[in-house]
Amino acid sequence: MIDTKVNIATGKLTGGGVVNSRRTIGDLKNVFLHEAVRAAMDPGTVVYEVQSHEAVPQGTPGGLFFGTSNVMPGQVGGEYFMTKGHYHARRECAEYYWCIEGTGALILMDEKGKCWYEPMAPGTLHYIPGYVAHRLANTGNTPLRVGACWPSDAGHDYASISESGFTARLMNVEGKPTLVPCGKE
Ligand code: S6P
Ligand code: ZN
Repeated sequence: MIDTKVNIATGKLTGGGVVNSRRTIGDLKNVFLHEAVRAAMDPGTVVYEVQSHEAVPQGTPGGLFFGTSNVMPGQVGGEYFMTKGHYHARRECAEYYWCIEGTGALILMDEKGKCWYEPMAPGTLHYIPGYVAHRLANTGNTPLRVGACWPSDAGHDYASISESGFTARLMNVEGKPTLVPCGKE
């Protein structure tokens, strides 16, 4: 733990206990509204990378994880590059996000399907309550870097999102991020 460092300008984590993951266009089948547009894109294009520092095993009650998400600039058929999004498997678990660099949005949805978003810019702090699904979108032209801290037993529930999706999509409408109510194609 003591040799683990966080670059406070970029959120980049180095040293022990750091777990890295990456999602490309090819990994994100059926995530974006316009699946046919995604399928025609270069599958190797990186959409986002996540680093996390896991000081205790996943599932440990009472522990915390700390991480940085980097969402690249880009769009799929007018929908901004974004994370898959999830509820926590333990739905009551909350999370903090804070924006380090870039411009974007934290898209939120409660269990009744009400969807809203909070704009992100360097220094914005975001409390995600329990029972609320969350995803990041990059609405700018540079990487969106976001720090996060969440309970080590929160887990991820991606299945609920892949079954019914978010009820609204953050789209580029005449150059402006606009939350558009919709389902999938
Ligand atoms: C974990 C936290 C983030 C996300 C990351 C990627 O609870 O919310 O670290 O895992 O932003 O998003 P996703 O939806 O692919 O896990
Ligand atoms: Zn989360």
